[in-house]
Amino acid sequence: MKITSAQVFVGGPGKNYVTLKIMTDQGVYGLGDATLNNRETLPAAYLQDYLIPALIGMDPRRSEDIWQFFYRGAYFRRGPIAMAAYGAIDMALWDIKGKIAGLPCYDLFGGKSRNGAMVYAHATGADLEDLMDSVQHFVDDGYKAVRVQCGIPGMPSASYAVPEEKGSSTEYMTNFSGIRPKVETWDTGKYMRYMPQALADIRERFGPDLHILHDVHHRLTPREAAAFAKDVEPVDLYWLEDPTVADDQDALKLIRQHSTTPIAIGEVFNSIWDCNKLIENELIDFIRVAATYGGGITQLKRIIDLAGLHHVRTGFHGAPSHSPISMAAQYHLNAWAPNFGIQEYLVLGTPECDALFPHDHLMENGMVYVSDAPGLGVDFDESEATKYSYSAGSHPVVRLQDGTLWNY
Ligand code: CS2
Ligand code: MG
Repeated sequence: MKITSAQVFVGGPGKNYVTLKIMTDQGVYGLGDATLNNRETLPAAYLQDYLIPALIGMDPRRSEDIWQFFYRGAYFRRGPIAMAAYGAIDMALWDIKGKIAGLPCYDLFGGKSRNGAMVYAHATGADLEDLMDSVQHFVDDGYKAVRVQCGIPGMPSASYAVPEEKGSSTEYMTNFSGIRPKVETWDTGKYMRYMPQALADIRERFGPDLHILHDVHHRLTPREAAAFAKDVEPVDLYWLEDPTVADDQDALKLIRQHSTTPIAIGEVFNSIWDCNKLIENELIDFIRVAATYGGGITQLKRIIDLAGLHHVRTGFHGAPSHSPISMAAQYHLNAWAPNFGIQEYLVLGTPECDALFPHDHLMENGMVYVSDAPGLGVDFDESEATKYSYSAGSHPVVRLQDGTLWNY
């Protein structure tokens, strides 16, 4: 069996999805997702200029060797751009493998460990009252877990993932449009004084059963993060996400030494080498590496197995920037992983997105039920794809009130 050609498509409804389609001499094809939010043309170029020419003629069944070929063969290892490109190839090869075997990918990993996988929704509000309405909306919809973010009184600009205006909070998505980054202003003191009580109010209002998650989005120093994690202990969060940047991983120890609040990290990681020490030292509770820029299924399976040895559960990134293809790769891993925790969920549901990526993965009452179709169970409609083209976007930058650049 041989790979005969491969093509990259960039675009989608409101998002620049980077979709890879690998064709074989037996008519079977595989699909992968290389979307790297706001840097989408780079993994696309990496695929087109360097990887696809080398792929032609390879045996698609040898996904392990192909992964090693590109990873070791590049000489310059890791990095989100390269790992997104290898990840897309890897997903497409698992998709082909499943289609040849006539089995859904989860069966190739070891079969289902659960009927459905719990997901969490994003509730947000311009202020706490607005956020409460948003949480209520998702609870009414059957969600068992909700991430909560809200505006902070007196904060100079809306903080991470929070709308400026009240009332639009159940469909709110960060607007990344425009090549020049928008500038947000951040005040750590105001956040640290306000947010713990806001979280306590949400717990009080919704009771003990709702899983409440909160994303700090790398905004605190390790000492501040330790103090915050300790402060919110009575709220019994499902997790506190990215409480500090993970560049200095030893700093994570400080948070552990001071609190028992569960910590989730890893949405910006792209290798097992970014998280092996955090896992082995049991400094985190959930690992969030995405199939897309984490090197695909082959790499994520290794991370899952290592995590399982250290009581770390999965909580894969599922921001809307991931296409339904990489979300499906994660659904298959979620269905199998003995140490599955939760899945972030936003991507599916719009009619335009479903038309571009037809599938029958089912989301019901806050649970995802993976499709039983062979492979990843997602298709790609090329005629739909002609409706979309690339449009440049950018992550905002964050400054403190005196102008110092901070972490988005
Ligand atoms: C986030 C993301 O989903 C999350 O938890 O932190 O929304 C993140 O801001 C984006 O993926 C950035 O591209
Ligand atoms: Mg996050």
